[in-house]
Amino acid sequence: MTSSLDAVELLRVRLPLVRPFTTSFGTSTEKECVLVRAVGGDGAEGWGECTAMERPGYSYEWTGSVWPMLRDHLVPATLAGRESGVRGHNMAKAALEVALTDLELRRSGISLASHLGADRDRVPCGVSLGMEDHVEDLLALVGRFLDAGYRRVKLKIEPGRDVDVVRAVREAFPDAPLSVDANAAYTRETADALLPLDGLGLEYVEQPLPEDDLSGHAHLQERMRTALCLDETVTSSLVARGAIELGACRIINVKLGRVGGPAEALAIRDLAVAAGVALWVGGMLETGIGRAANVALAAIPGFTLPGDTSGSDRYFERDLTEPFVVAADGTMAVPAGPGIGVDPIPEVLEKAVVERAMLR
Ligand code: NPG
Repeated sequence: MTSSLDAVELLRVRLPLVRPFTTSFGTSTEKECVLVRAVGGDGAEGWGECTAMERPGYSYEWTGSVWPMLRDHLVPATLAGRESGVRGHNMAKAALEVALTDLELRRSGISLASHLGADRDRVPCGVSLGMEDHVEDLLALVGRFLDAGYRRVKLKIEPGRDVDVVRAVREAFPDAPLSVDANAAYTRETADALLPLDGLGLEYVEQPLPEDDLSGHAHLQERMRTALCLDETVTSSLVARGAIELGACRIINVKLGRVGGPAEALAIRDLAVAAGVALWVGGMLETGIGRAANVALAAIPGFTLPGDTSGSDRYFERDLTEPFVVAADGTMAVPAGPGIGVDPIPEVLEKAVVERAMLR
């Protein structure tokens, strides 16, 4: 795969978000990420977006760590045709793997979705809403996205901003498909606060406890009727196996970046399907480059629940690519063109780039 790779360019980009996004670990007002452009000797190129955010809140990886990781370790090893020997840093690895795969697939005219084994050309979409200071604002947002056809609305929670907020949303929208996401904000000591969520008809409670507390999740799942979904915890198929064996979740959110790329995502899919664990594709406020890969993954067998694959307009005034659009039935088209099936729009990309490095 590396034989006809000439160079790899790293681009750090920033795009303003249409609305601040608040989770239990902080607020983002803009999207910053690193893009990887793989350049072949034949002039072909491949793109990958690194999911790491502008600070290490969701995981230890952030734009400031993935840049030197790619520049000094992963890309030089790939250009030299050797293993990097790097432990961890899955988000940096995944971005490079997707860019190299995109390069190969564009040359052979095959879409990433077909390459991964997709069996549909549209995927059901959910939306993840950040915390709002005023519950009326949250209710208005929930109503707007349900009216737009979204098939599931996920609410961010943290200790002190949980059951009351969710109950208010449930009362306003009695039949809406709702879930909640704590981004690891509870502990075994504070998790009892989550038990009343069982009465609110949620599809699942996502990542209530710290990412390394597998058995804590298993104990909590025993005490709750509502399914637990794991996100941050599942960094590999080995961890997924442990989670499934312990009964730590009934659902897994798969993110290409967190698990280190498409190959590991497929391994997790195989384990989950065999165990009857449901799957969906998560999101990290990606631009169209990363979204394209997410949507391709969401189209493969085993991914049955709506993902955090929202329309571009939910994030950006102007996306880096042609916008992804959610239709009135709450579905989005899977890109069918070669590779990830989308390209950055040159003038939008130029405006967004804050740093670049060409590695040969
Ligand atoms: O629509 O892409 C999206 C956002 C989905 O909630 C979302 N992502 O924990 O999954 C998460 C969360 C997140 C957002 C994580 C921002 C990190 C930063």
